[in-house]
Amino acid sequence: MHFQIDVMAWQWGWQYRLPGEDGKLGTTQITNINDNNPFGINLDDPYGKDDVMIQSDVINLENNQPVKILLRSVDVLHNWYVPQFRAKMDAVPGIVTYYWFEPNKTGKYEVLCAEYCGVGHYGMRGGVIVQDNQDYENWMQKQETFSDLVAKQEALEAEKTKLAKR
Ligand SMILES: [Cu+2]
Repeated sequence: MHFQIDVMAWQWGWQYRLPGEDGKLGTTQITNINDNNPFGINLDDPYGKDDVMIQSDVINLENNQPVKILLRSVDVLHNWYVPQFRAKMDAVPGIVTYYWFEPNKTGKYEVLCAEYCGVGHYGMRGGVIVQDNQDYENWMQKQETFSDLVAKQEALEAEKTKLAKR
């Protein structure tokens, strides 16, 4: 099976989700999407808990590893385009589109949105950083999982409740 990554397009930027140690992305549902759960991960799906959340326009990939790109959009049509990979596809609200490729040269590459998507369209610039195994693993160690984000959110809520009771 290819390594899969979930690319979420929004007006105007990108977010990424990678499988955690179990190697699987958790299932999602559109109705679960909110600020605290930007990918709509099903909270009762154990595969989703260790999913790695990249709240950035830049994604790191491991060199010489095939990757299947799953594309989604929360609002309008976008298109995840990496000119140097000669790869592009529309991100369509409500469905998942996909393609795959295998990066074979380390370095930094530019991501563009190739579908006019409103006044902020020009701002949808991101990046792909292709790294050798060791650099990639080091980067991965520093990323947050979905469980980390949920725990952080719960701590924040508890703090708010405590302050409100004062
Ligand atoms: Cu766009």
